[in-house]
Amino acid sequence: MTTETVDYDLLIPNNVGLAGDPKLRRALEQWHPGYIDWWMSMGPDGFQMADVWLRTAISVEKEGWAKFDYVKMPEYRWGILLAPEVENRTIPCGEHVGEPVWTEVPGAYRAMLRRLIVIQGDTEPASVEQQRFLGSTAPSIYDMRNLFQVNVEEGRHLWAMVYLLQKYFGRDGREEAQELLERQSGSADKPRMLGAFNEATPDWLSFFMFTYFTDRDGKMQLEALAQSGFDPLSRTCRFMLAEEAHHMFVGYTGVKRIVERTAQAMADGGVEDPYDTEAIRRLGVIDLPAIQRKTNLHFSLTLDLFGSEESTNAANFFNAGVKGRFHEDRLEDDHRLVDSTYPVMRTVDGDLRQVEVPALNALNARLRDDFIEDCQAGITRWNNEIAEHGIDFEITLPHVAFNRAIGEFGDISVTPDGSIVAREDFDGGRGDWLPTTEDQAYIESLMQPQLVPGEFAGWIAPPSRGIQGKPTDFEYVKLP
Ligand code: BYC
Ligand code: FE
Ligand code: FE
Repeated sequence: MTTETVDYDLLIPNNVGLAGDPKLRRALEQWHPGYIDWWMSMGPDGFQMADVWLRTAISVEKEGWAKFDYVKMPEYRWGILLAPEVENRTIPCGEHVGEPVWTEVPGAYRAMLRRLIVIQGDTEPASVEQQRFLGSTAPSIYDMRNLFQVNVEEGRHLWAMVYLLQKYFGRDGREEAQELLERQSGSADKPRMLGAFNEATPDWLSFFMFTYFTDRDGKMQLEALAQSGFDPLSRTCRFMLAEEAHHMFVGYTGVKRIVERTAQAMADGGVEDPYDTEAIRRLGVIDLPAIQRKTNLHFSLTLDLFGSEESTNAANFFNAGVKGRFHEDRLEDDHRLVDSTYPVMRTVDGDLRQVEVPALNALNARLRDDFIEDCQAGITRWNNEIAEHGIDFEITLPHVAFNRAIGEFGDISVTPDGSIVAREDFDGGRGDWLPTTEDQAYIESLMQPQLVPGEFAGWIAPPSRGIQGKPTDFEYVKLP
């Protein structure tokens, strides 16, 4: 039984009727200490005792679902919240299209659902692990708070998946829930499941790029899972999406403020050439070509998260009705796709060409195309910032085949503008296309903490406003 109002009396706030489900409650309460241990050892390093002005989800209504207050992160109320049930919802795609949604796991799709939920769950704590050392180099108290907000909510997203595992997958689910706390980002023997979640997030530009691009993969995947015929998964993902918007906001505004500061410093310092790295770095800001190289890296790593462009797994997920397309319920076609085609890019005779393939096999490519479109809007606004300062430079998304490890382009070398080249030529161009050790050393040299409320590090502009009506110089984090 689920309710609109959230029960805050239990250890685990929830709207899934936990008080009346002792078996599930016991399973989750047994998992809880391990989670806290994980949070203390792998969560934000050095700030667990700070009072952070955080948003906590307290309802699942469209408006007013969150409250803001000072919280010590280990005391954050990680809850289990499902979006309200949609009356008479039906399975939106595949061979069961139009049938009532499932409220229990269909036996035939149990393995498939379990795998999707585990993969989704695995990314959430992974990102917290990747970001755990960033607090100590925060460019402001405002940014520090945003980092921790993202971190506690990724923690809640882990809870969301663990709820599904414990409630619907019995013993297997409990084992998977345990393993979600055991794998570790970047670990040699127990790494996280997907590539990008084992990469480092060594500096704040990377953090903003990660939240711009990789959290947006989160959005796209959650949108696709929100279309699931397994209704508890759908409702869980729908509520996660409400939180996800802020993560992408942090990334979008973060990069925008860096670009703005660079453009401003160049204009003030009379540096016109965006490639005059030395002069620009002397101003203490990040040159636009280095920002482009970080864009190239994070975009290409994130594209790998969509899997192979042509995938029978993806076709099976869709056919079964366990994972839909982006906005499946708003698309107008037969939602079965047995006879339709979709254009994907392939390497044909040493060239990159669009080829029509069966639409069912191209669902990863399609979601990735939707993702790329979603990425572009913010980049256009970054570029406006550059143009407004009279600087001749545009940040662009590299070609989809650039720097890829998974799928059709995984074993060829392609330049950012889409030419297939020999491995040696790619290695020769690498320093122009991907962050170099000098870029990294320079960026890391800028990462000095700025802990005075209202003050911002010199390489990033202040935000145009604070959080939830508070001023930008509000004490968003009170250090102990
Ligand atoms: N790395 O048919 P294929 C988020 C595996 S982010 C390593 O091409 P499929 C968040 C694949 O598992 C969103 N392995 O792909 C963001 C398969 O293995 P098996 C996370 C990879 O299965 C920021 C094999 O290769 N959610 O929430 O159609 C902060 C062939 O697979 C990779 C999801 O991803 C890779 N990159 O699609 C916090 C949604 N790619 O089965 C959070 C759930 C593929 O042969 N996951 N493989 O052993 C899925 O929908 C699918 O698993 C994928 C892959 C889209 C990831
Ligand atoms: Fe998440
Ligand atoms: Fe996120």
